[in-house]
Amino acid sequence: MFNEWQLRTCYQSDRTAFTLNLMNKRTALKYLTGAVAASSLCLISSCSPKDIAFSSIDVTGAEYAKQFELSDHNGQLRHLTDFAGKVVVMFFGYTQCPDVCPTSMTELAEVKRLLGKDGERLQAIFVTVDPARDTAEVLKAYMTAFDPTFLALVPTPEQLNTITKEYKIYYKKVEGNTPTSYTMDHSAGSYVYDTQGKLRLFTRYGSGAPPLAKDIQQLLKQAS
Ligand SMILES: [Cu+2]
Repeated sequence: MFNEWQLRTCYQSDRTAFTLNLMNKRTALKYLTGAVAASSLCLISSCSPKDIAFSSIDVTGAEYAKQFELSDHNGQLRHLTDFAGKVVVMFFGYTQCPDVCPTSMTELAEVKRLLGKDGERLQAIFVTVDPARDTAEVLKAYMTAFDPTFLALVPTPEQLNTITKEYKIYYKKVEGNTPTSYTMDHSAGSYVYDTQGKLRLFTRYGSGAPPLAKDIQQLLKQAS
């Protein structure tokens, strides 16, 4: 994964090499060895721009957000493994959200459209953090409004507590003027799984449809 730290390492090794002639030979040799070692590290890791594979954050190998067992909006029990062969994009939110959730779902519908025929190999999953108001029926209507293939998961309050811990998702009820007009603060951003159900990417809210579509295309290409 290409990151800021590696970028800095590359720049630093260049600067070290550049200032070599200002030092005495012995110190220079010591620095040179270090610079060469750092440069080869850059070569074998991901400092070269051609190796920058994804726009999203690469979280391959993460030890969380690995599996779930939850009921979907049709009442069917679902696991991540059910979606083998597809790239899964998983998002946590709630249907009465004024901005982040509808924006994210609209963007995901756009991603699917951009993928063309490959859009059939994308599975969007929306997990509600507001099971008190988001019934299966409400969620089904909400998903269908964005794309009929998008699926919502409906955790019980206990399951929500467990899955949000496992997926490192923050959510908190913010009281409104009436008992039912509350809002929910929640993490924005989506997890992206490859066709083998392995967590690969995290995409931040507002990253835009085209970069995510490209990332998904790359994951699909890796699978074929
Ligand atoms: Cu939201």
